[in-house]
Amino acid sequence: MQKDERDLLEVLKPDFHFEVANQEETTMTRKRNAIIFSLFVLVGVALILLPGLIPDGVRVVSAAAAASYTITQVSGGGTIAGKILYSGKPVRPKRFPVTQDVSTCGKTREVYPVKIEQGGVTEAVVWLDDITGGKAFNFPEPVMDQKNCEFVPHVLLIQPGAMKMLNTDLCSHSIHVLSSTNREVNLSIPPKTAPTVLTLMRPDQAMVRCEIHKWMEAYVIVAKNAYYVLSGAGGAYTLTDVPPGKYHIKVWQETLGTRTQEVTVETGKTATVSFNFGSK
Ligand SMILES: [Cu+2]
Repeated sequence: MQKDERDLLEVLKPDFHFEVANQEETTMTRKRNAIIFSLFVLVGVALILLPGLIPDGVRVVSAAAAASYTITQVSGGGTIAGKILYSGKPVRPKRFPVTQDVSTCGKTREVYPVKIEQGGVTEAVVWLDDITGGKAFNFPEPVMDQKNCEFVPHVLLIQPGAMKMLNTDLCSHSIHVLSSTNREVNLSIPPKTAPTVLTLMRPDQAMVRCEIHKWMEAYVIVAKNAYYVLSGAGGAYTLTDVPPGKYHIKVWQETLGTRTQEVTVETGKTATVSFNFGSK
């Protein structure tokens, strides 16, 4: 509205100018509030979405800095070996009734919360927690399969990076990766699909579940250094080519938890460190 027109209106109706001005002011305030509100919403949405939108590779730098592990030529290393034992209450399996995909999965499933083989705990993760340099990563191929409605292997050890998830079953699975440091993944995997690539850049003990078959559970251990190993039959493990020094060695099992001991490694010698869950 031109100033002349306003003046004219003012003459005709003295109160009108004030009303117009007031209305304009209210509209402006509303607009401004709307803009401020929109900005808040945008910032909020951005904060929620951004971590998911940034590809994991972008954050490699910070992950590498946090892990701070340097690969070097190890000469004059020593060995650490021992057993993961269990002397607690007898381990009973959890039983799950199968309500769908019976032809692939069977009618009932049994899951042992601790796997004992030849008197020792198998698939426990043993690692040096505070080693900052040493041998190169040499873990088995980073592949997990879904076979007969079970994740195989149950515990997979990987170096930070990519792994493949397969489904060789004739039914669909719906994987859910729960990690405290890596991105959460929720994904349906129908039969006969190409391998799904999962990227886990930051060290963690990530849990993988199937949202269709409740008994299906596995763990992906993203190692922060190359000195990680899974215990085998009899609970036995061996860590080789360890640079001489004093370290904290840890063991983790999904049900039993974590234990720590100190170990001193000397050139050409084997230090024996065993753990016994169920005894104090
Ligand atoms: Cu499944």
